[in-house]
Amino acid sequence: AARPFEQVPGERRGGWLNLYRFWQEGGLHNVHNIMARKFQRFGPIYREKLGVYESINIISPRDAATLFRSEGMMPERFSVPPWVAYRDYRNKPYGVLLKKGEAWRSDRLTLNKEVLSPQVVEGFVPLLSEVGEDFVRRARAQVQKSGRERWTADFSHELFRFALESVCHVLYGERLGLLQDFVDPEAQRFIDAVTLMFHTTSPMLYLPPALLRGLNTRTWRDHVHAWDAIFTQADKCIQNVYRDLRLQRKSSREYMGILSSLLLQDKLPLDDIKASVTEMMAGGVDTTSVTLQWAMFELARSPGTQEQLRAEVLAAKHKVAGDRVKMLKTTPLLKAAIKETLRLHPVAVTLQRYTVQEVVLQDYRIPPKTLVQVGLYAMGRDPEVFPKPEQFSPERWLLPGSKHFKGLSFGFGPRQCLGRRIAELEMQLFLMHILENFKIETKRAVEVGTKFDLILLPDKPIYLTLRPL
Ligand code: HEM
Ligand code: 2DC
Repeated sequence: AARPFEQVPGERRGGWLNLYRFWQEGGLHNVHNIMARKFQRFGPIYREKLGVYESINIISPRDAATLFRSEGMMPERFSVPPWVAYRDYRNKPYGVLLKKGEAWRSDRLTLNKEVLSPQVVEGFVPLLSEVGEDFVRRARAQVQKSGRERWTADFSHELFRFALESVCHVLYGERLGLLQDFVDPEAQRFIDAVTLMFHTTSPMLYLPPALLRGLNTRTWRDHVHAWDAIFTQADKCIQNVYRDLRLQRKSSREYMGILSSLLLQDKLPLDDIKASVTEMMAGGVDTTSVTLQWAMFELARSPGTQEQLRAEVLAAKHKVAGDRVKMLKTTPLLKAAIKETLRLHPVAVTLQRYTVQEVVLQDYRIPPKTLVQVGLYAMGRDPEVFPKPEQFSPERWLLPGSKHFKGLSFGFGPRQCLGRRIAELEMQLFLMHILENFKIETKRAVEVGTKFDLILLPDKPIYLTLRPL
């Protein structure tokens, strides 16, 4: 028989003392490294108590498989307390990100049809490709302007704008024009608000929502202002589409974006549509832009791999006369490169689920309603799971039988990332266009580490050079 829950290794000190220690040791921006160290110290399963939250942490794909296979129809992850606290404080409805149970499931099924289903997703390709082309056009103009046949910069702000432009094009069917020289200050404010919202979440991550709502600290106030700005801006975009639709300003023959489809379908109440569309708009900025920054950095450091990808993309383009939908079907290495980027640089440090029944992990019996976290960052760098983990090699994803519960960057199952297909297409098309037009270069010696700011980010600016082919 499996061992009892109480015997899972880990620290047994009180949660508040742990939280204090964690703060003192600079753990706030270092969650990923602390976890990796704990797996080294305790082995592939350990328990932890921070503040009021107790969790079991696992690292092996086999345990992840056990966890996700038992998750049921309405999986729940850790609800980020400051996000819940904000909505309760302002009386805002939850979207799919924070909903639970049947309410989550019915919203999510309706949204899946408009955001994840293969037929609809194919229609995103021209919209996202157009934004990628505009990025290339802008990059060429910057090369011209420099007078040095190249463009060297920290691309993070460019990529934030690219990402917001992309997600808004599929959500609202409209262009914001963020890849032009003049950027709408409201759009820029939205981008800054999302970054601030993430940044102010992490210090409050392990405090209960009820406590947060009454707080009057700088962090809480900044957090509230950040969400206020996010909701206000999203609301303006949503109202615009809503108005155009009622005035029938749009011809109903062309694809008008996710929001219009949801409104016309009339299956979800307006408030629920708004809540989830706002989450998608906010969720679509830092996630893909940071991943693209890492991808370009890795490709710049591996010129051989970059050449292989370029050859694949150019061959695909030649074969299907530039049809992007078809190209995406013959570029496995490009897709693998994105998986490989997310292995080394995941957006989410962990995946979490509350168990709904007893499960056995590493021969310990884990009771129902336990918070279990899969250490995604630690797994991606574990030599037992990925041989030579420090090497960026997309080909590892093309080996047969090598992927079992290892490619978990977007989560798993019915609760996986809602924006997954948008994110994947946006990133694939972006890299396609870049590889067709530029060589990506960087100074060889520069090492860049990772910082936890709720999502994982580069810990310093990354300077890259785009050089026209
Ligand atoms: C949830 C990763 C981009 C919207 C998640 C989760 C992960 C994730 C790991 C939790 C999944 C789970 O618990 O199994 C990523 C990564 C991205 C990305 C790596 C890009 C590189 C996006 C984009 C959007 C988005 C572009 C919006 C269009 C969401 C939403 C949820 C979610 C709404 C919550 C879904 C639910 O609870 O039903 N994402 N994401 N994400 N993501 Fe993403
Ligand atoms: C953060 O301990 C660390 O995709 C916590 O697009 C556990 C945790 C819970 C939920 C995770 C979060 C971590 C990281 C950011 C994630 C989030 C679920 C969705 C969110 C992974 C790992 C993200 C970035 C969404 C955000 C949408 C939001 C802006 C409306």
